[in-house]
Amino acid sequence: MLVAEKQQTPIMATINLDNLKALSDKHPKPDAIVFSYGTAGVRTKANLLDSVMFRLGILAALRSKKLDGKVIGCMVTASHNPAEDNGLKLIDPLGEMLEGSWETHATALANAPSNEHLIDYIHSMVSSLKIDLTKPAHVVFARDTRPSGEALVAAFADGLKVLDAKETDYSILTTPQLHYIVRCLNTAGTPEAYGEPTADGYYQKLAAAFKILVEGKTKLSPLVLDCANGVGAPKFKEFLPYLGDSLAVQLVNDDTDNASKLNLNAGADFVKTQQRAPVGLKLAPQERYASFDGDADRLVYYYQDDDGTFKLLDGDKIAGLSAMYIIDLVKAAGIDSISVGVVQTAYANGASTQYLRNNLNVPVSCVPTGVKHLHHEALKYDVGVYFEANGHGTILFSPSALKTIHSAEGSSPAQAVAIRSLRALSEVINQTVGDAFSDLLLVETILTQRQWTPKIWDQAYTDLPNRLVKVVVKDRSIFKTVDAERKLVEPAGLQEAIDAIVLKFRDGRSFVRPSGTEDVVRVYAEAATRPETDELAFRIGGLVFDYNSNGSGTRPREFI
Ligand code: 16G
Ligand code: MG
Repeated sequence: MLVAEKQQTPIMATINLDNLKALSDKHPKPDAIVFSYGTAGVRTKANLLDSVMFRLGILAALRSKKLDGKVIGCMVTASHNPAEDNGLKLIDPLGEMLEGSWETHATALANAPSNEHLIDYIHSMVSSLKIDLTKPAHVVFARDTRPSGEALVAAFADGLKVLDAKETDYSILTTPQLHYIVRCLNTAGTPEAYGEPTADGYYQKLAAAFKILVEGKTKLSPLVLDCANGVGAPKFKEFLPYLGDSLAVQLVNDDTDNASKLNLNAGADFVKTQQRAPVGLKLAPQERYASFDGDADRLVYYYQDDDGTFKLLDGDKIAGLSAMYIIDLVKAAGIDSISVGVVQTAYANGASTQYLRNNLNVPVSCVPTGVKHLHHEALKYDVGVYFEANGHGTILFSPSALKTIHSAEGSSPAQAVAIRSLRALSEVINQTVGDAFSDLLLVETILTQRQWTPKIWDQAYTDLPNRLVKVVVKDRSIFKTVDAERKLVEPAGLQEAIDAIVLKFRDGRSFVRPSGTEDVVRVYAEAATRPETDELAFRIGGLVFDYNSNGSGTRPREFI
């Protein structure tokens, strides 16, 4: 059908197609680039993203209309990627990730080769999803500190103009702050009201809950916090006055004026993958250190042992600490009918899974990588603790658990204290998505309540040595996994070859999965000792390389 004819179809009558085309011409799609809306939205070099921003502005407005004018969010960030990258992620009404089926629409819109195809696809969405274009739309957005963010946000706003959507620009925020705000906006005035839809409301809510949790406890020594030179730095500085003297934090890597420093040898991803301290930080034995990633939705802790060894307290350690604490707390509160469960991915260290199952007796599920999978599974428990090893995670309280926590009175002063702590805990933890600010307050709460050093926390279990390597392949799409990404079904025969190697290693475990964010295949290996782990990772990596190399990558030996 011709575009001109389409303008006359009743279904598209409210869209001014000339306006759409004029705006779209301002944001042409680069040729020969295929975009994909994946685990982390669309993410690539910032200078390629203009057309994607514009088109996903249209999509966000359509989604809002489809949901009767509910507020949709758009976060412009590339998280822990280098400064020259950028990306966007759309946020659904309760602060959760965009619904899966709309990811497909997002990819299709981003790749439409011409204005006509773009209009065609919008038409087909409006018609098949029965979107009433006369409904209102409201979309809110924010960005991290990347210099490219401002222009990208303007392109997104042009997309919103196509459908006359109301827009609210929250300027610079962390990713979890925008998730929080979206939920607040959509629940305002309902029994599920989540808070004030502003950064101030967010800070007040978290700080008030944290102060209850640490009230009367002896303060720990100051925490040294690496902000990856990202948005976490200015935002945590804004937060500090709210915390007052309840928490002492010293910020490092907080330079957001010099964009090229973003995530450079710093931040949670660097610390986790390199297993060493970020640049600019000289560790003192037994002190506590933490790192955010570039958009402050990941958190890892670390310390230096007396013998100078670097010790990482990653997402698995945070999950173990939180599960232990919550289990104790529901017992102390006399409401241990509340079920606690933990959700991990295949990247969780085998020792952490053992600790959770055998020492804490808590059910543990394993799901594919990506927050949406963990989040979904965690909803199955009354209290669902989910963390990826990389430090992204949160704790979800079900409506019935919240009801129990809020109605419980306790039959002793000790029970009443525990109930008060549980209530405050459900407020300090961002329920929408993993939030490094929230998670930091959670860890600091537990360490303060127990008066624990990082070493005591670390003693829960000893990580098996592990190694992650990337292999550049010809075509990562030929790698197909099942069983929460722990087994390959394609290419045929490769899993059997992997199994045969793994068998030769004590406590050996290894899996291979295509990355969802980079054009590589990832190999994870763990074994009883460091040399065995390295050898295992090298052998499996080599196997994958030989299977499907495009010759441009490096054989994995170099990564070790
Ligand atoms: C994205 C995911 C993160 C996951 C990572 C895996 C979200 C919000 N983020 O950053 O959870 O760990 O991708 O990357 O879902 P990979 O597929 O390249 O290994
Ligand atoms: Mg991030």
